[in-house]
Amino acid sequence: MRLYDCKEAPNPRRVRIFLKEKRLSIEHIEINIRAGDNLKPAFLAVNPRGLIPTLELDDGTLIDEVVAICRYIEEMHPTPVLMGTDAKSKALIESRNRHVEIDGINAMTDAFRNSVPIFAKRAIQGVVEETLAIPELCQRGHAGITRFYDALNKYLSTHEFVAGSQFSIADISALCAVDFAAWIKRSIPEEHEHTQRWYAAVSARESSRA
Ligand SMILES: N[C@@H](CCC(=O)N[C@@H](CS)C(=O)NCC(=O)O)C(=O)O
Repeated sequence: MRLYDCKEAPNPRRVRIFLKEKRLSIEHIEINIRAGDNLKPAFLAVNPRGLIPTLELDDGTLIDEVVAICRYIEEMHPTPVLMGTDAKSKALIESRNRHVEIDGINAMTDAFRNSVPIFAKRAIQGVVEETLAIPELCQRGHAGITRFYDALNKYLSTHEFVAGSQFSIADISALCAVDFAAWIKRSIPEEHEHTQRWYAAVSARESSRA
């Protein structure tokens, strides 16, 4: 099993943390997104969507999308449990993880990709043709980040973790999202005490250094 990875990007980090929580060590193949190596024929032959992370199984099967990769790892290595144990906890964790992806990571991606010069002509991840940045999408992304942070702080005022009382994939996604947002100076607002408490706890875990 090997992981097509990119050390500095937020989505592959989600898988690296997941693997570390499971105490699994697998081969990593570094793909340089900044240099556009994910859009060159060699990687497109692996994943025609040009996206990282991508997991390659020993039989050659290729799986992309963070949640699909984590689902496979969870099924193969069930402990520690990171995606729920029964119908209710599995659904709740999946729901909370989707909130982080849709409300958080997507907004952060819009704000980032539509503002930084290096991606001015690569505003959409994994697309080989030129995709131009749209400044209004950056603005809309920032408004979404504000909504995401407000909702997260409210949720964490009554829950220990992002999906209830157990550490899960939703915490991993949120940790990577928050660290990604810092690139565009959107760290957790200082007054969001509940999110600050949660962030201190999850970033103290050894896995966060993945
Ligand atoms: N929904 C995908 C998102 C993957 C994604 O956007 N990955 C980024 C790195 S964080 C990427 O491959 N970017 C390629 C590019 O910028 O061209 C997932 O969950 O795996």
